[in-house]
Amino acid sequence: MTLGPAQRAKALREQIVAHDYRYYVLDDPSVTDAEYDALMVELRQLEAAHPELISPDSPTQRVGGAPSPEFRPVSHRVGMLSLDNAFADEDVIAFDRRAHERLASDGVAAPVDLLYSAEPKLDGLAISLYYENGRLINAATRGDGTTGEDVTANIRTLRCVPLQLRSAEQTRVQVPRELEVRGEVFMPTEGFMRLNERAAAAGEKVFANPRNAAAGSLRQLDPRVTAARPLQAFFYAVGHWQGVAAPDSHHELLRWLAELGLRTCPESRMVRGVEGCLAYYRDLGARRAQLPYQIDGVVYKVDARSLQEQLGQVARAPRWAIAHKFPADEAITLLREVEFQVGRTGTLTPVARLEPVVVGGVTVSNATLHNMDEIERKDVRIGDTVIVRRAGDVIPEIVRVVLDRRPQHARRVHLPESCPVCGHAVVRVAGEAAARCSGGYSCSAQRKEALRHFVSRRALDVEGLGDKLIEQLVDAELVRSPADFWALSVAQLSELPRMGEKSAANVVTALHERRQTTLPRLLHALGIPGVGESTAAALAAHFGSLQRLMEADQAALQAVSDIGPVIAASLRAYFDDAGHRNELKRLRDPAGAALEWPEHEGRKPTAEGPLTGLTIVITGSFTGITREEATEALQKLGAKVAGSVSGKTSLLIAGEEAGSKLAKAQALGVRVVGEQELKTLLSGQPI
Ligand code: 9MJ
Repeated sequence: MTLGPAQRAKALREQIVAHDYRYYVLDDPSVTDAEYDALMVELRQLEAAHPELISPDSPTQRVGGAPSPEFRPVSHRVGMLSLDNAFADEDVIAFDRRAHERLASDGVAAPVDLLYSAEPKLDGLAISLYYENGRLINAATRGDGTTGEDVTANIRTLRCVPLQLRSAEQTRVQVPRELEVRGEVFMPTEGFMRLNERAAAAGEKVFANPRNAAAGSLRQLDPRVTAARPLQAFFYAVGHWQGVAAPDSHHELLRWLAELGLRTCPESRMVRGVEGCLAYYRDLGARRAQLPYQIDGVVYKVDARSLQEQLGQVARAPRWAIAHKFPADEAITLLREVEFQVGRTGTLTPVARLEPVVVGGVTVSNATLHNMDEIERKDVRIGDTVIVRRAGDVIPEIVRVVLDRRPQHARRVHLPESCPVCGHAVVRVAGEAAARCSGGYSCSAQRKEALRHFVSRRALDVEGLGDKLIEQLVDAELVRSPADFWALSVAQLSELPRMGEKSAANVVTALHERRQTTLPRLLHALGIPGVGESTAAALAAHFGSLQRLMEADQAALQAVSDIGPVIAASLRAYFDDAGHRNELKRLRDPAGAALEWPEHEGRKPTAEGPLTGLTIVITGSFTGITREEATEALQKLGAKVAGSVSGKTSLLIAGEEAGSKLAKAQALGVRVVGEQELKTLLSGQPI
């Protein structure tokens, strides 16, 4: 049965309102953005064809979102606009044509190619800040576009939001008497991942995406929670202003905002005509994964203010701007099966086998489920309908289950009792999320991964020993442990399928070239659980030689900064194992591998200076100096720079995107300062 237009419009409105509630109020959407957008597009088309169906309360007639009763309402002085969407090049062409036609019919002379300001469409949360004589008075979410929620206390915790605009003495521009400025609050991807990792480790709720994390972090009743979240903001529009002459174009507006101390997106560019817009879209689309924050499209804005004013706006969106969306990076599909892969340290990783689906332009049929805790937390069952996400180049992952679509026959996922590769028992260490195969080196999956890691670029860095070759070498039982690599002959290698004499000789040469290595590389290559590149470097610097490291007891290991009881125990267990000791002997044996690693230059004794006696922790990022440079400079002044905050910490220097260390310092009452104070300290002045 097909519905008439009135019934269909009603059904669409009901669905959209229900999705809005889940998205804005519950922070728990049950459809992807693309599915939601499709409903809106259909409703808008229906209303365009049947204008008599438009009702004032239709979702197309408002900006979206309802203010929460928990926050005081704030009336925006000028309504907050949203943007119309373009999904295809043709939509952008049509938008540009409409602008031209409208200007022509109004008798306004416009260039053949309109100048546009193009900028990323940030996937965050729109906010409006109100400044009076340069002072931040309040901050509000968009809400329904007319009235938002008062989030002033929370916004004030964002380091990138000036509480005071730069004064006339500091800038070439005049500070407006009143300024209502708009922008987007977002959570950079790295901060989002760290936040979720910590939440997962603590068994807390993880956020579905950075947008939800930003919204959840901003809509907190306790501003201290917001303060500990890595939020940032970019500003891109003005609502109301008084006491200054408005800039003549969008790009000048952005420059003006930056002069006042309001952060603007460094990716914004001037482009000419539709061609310029589409070229910008393709360029940014290609670089999207490298950006430190998530974007879901780009925005084109007619640059000249006079033309913007001439074009005006329809109920909810300006006629002079449009958002050109990227293809969705989330999709809905069916979870057919869950299988377990065995990693380097025996970790069993559950992998979802999916009904193939196109996500962000690529067909995805596998996604990671991380570990059993994650499966339980997300309540993933075989047969479920799931939302998969593919962000940039990372492995696709299951975001969540659409519970409404769970079939009766959905099956729970069980951890296998024995390793799917070698059959050894699977063990789960209390307090750890990972389950491991107990087979160690006798498990060929673990052996392959460990060998792969040993010769990888950041470890021994042997060229030409790819995954396929390692697989062949293990299967042919030519290599069981790293030391065996150096016993390989050209003759043995060239007998392998698809291996010529020349390639075999190249591999042997490459292995011999790596006989001289360094202690940090060797320690990293061993693949000791918990010992990555930076821990390996810290251990090498602290102990100076493998011998001294092997002799260190648990307490001596924990004296190394960044090493806690878990890694110390892992190191002890590794070196106490007779098999590992034997392998290290073989690696050094002149009759065998004969690797050489010179003693490592030990840690320089702490200098005496004005900061002697202070234990300082540095976190986040700074604009004028890297963390490594700051560490070195502080050490030269006598400070001890530690890797983690504890009761012994004298001072935390927190930059942008400071996360858990900041929260911990605040919880322990440790003094927290910023980049300004860091500069003062480094200039030898007290703070
Ligand atoms: C976002 N979300 O990044 C606008 N936006 O301009 C940018 N949103 C906007 N501009 C006028 N870059 C209304 C909304």
